[in-house]
Amino acid sequence: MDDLVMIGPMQSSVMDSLGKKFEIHRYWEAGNKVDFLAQTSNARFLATNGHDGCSAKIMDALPKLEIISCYGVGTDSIDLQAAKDRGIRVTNTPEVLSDAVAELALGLMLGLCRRIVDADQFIRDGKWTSGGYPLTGELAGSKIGILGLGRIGKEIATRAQAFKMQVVYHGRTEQRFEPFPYYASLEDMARDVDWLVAVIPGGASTTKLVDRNVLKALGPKGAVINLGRGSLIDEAAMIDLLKSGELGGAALDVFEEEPKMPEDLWAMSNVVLSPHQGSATEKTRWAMGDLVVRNLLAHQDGMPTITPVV
Ligand code: A2R
Repeated sequence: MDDLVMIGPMQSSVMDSLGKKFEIHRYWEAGNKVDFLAQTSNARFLATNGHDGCSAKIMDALPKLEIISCYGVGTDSIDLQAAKDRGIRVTNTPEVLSDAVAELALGLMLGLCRRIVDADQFIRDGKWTSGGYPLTGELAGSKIGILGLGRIGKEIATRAQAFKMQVVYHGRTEQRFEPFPYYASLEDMARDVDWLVAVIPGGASTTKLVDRNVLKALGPKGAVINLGRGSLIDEAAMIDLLKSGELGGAALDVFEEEPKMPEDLWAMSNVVLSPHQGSATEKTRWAMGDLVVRNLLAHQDGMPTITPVV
């Protein structure tokens, strides 16, 4: 059987399918990573996830590596240039997770706008008998600015329209055949919207793209939603502005140093937190795992991969 290096653990459906076709070598279990890589240096196949990725160092230690199959759509933790230079194919799991991530985007917005989490706590604290919960905002009639009208961004736009919201977007390029107004400047868009939803890839070119100026432009009545990568937002600036009231709210599924996060956020009632759950549904995770497997099997059979990145 072909050797396959697996960087982090995967769900049983993936382990079972891959186990039939590959000898799986578990990197995360190895005490001595250098020895582990020396012992698996013949491996042509590697499976990883969006968090652990794959460094050039690992690629160097596996000189026969032909394919990296990534569980997740974001590949910013994989050194894509190094893979390209070495002729290593990289695949990811796009599309199959777009519905789940878009659903959570709307869920986070509803949670923040209608204060669902805080109102739940209000009841659990026994406060309802002493008076009703304060009035909240409403999504209908508000404006959402999508940073990254890609596969997931478009699913968010569709759902936002069903919620009677006005949709605008920012990206590096205008998409002429999309019906939504385009902003060439992220800051200008932030100034005009109630909700700024970030759903673009991580990496050097997008680090802290949502900076202090963008957040200030969003303002005391605006809220930022992040489902892309923690690195997209200047987290320290966001916390400052949330504290001073210069930013109205935040609903976050991703964090700069997750699972660690600034505990300042925990005490804020104008913040909704989610532990990187965007694609974390039974259905979507099964489909992502299936795609990881099918990409590896396609390559093993000498066929083109199904969802190539490189
Ligand atoms: O910039 P464009 O027009 O190529 O639009 C892409 C946008 N994007 C950016 N926007 C502003 N500044 C940038 N430096 C920048 N880089 C990329 O992000 C495009 O509309 C969007 C990405 O869309 P897709 O490639 O279809 O990705 P998908 O499947 O929607 O996933 C987005 C991200 C993942 O990379 C994960 O980090 C996360 O959502 O789960």
